[in-house]
Amino acid sequence: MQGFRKIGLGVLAMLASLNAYADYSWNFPLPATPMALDTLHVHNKFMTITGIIFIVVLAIMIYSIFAHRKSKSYKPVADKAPSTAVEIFWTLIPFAILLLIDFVIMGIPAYHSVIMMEDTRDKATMVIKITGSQWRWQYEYMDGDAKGIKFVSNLSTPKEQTEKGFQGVKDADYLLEVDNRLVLPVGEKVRVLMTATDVLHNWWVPQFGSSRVAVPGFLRETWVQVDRAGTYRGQCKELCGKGHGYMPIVVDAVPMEEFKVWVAAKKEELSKASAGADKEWTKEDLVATGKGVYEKNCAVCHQVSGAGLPPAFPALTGSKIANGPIFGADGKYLKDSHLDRVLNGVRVMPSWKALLNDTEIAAVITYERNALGNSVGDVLQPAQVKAARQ
Ligand code: HEC
Ligand SMILES: [Cu+2]
Repeated sequence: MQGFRKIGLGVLAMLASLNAYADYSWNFPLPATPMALDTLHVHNKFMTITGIIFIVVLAIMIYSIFAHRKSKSYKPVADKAPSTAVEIFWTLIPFAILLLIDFVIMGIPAYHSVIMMEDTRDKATMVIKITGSQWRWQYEYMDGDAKGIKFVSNLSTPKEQTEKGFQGVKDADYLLEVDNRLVLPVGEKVRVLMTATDVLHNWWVPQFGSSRVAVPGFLRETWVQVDRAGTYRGQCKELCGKGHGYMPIVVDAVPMEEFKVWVAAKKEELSKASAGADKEWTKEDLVATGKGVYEKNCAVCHQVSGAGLPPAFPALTGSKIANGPIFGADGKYLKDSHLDRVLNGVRVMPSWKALLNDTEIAAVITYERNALGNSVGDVLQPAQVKAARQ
């Protein structure tokens, strides 16, 4: 009795502490797309059905054990062999019940959901391409008014907040905030093409219900149709290396009118950036711009100081390549030069050709050659990067 009382008190204490988990939500996040709604319904139906089966089977078992106990002088069934007819009967009935439940009652909603997920054909208003790289997402609008918009989305949580022993207050959206958000129109079906440049990634926003592994060398498809305006956050869901926890997703779903305004503004911004590539830059401006580019894109591996994390990630401070000549006598950039590494990458070092524009590449290289403890003294102009791409 004493023991029971202790257990009872323990359970009570446990239940009482539950209200400390004030914002713990037991349910799935509120679905924002038809796909998320459908899969949630499938989940709820299945939980109910399996719950009922569980209770019914357990009840029959408990009743049978209790009602036919030895003290009531029941004899074990195993003593007498049942007839073949009975054996067949009690095998076929459960078989038929399972067939009905699995293939019809549970099967139909499940097929419906799976087919819905795979159906990327119907009435898509636009197509976007999402590319995962260690450790950032790149978004490209493939058609319509937004065609040509292409940008990289990086984690924007300040670096010091992610460091061990950080004492201050963390951002409300700690590790779930980015510099450039993906913007989508509300209520429109958007076909999503997905790929990766290095290893497997997975673009996953829980409230969208869709999740596809992005595979290097393959173009995979899914779709989203966000039915409620708002900001949605997600994360990469495929273990992709050291920075796996640092490639969040932020999507703004806005009404079509607002989307059009955003498209116009973004296009303006991108064309300004490419116009900047034609002018002659001063060293100071390049170094200042380059610092930002470096800390956003390169510091995860080469560290803010440029010291790297050898042997995995080489130091840029004092690096032969980072400080070496870029152009040969013929005016073309040298193989294995600083520019070659940044444009084309090698092994684990990513290629930045598609991720950064001419100005950003020129700036980051100029920064690396004149900061981080290096002092080559030269300047790489955006126009030279533009020429090198050809
Ligand atoms: C995912 C990690 C990673 C990121 C991000 C990264 N690098 Fe690298 N980088 C490497 C690795 C690894 C190497 C060595 C590659 C090899 O030789 O195998 C390297 C090599 C280099 C080198 C040649 C240095 C040497 O001595 O070999 C330069 C220059 C360089 N990176 C510049 C950059 C710039 C500029 C950026 C940002 C735009 C950047 N890296 C971002 C991993 C990274
Ligand atoms: Cu990833």
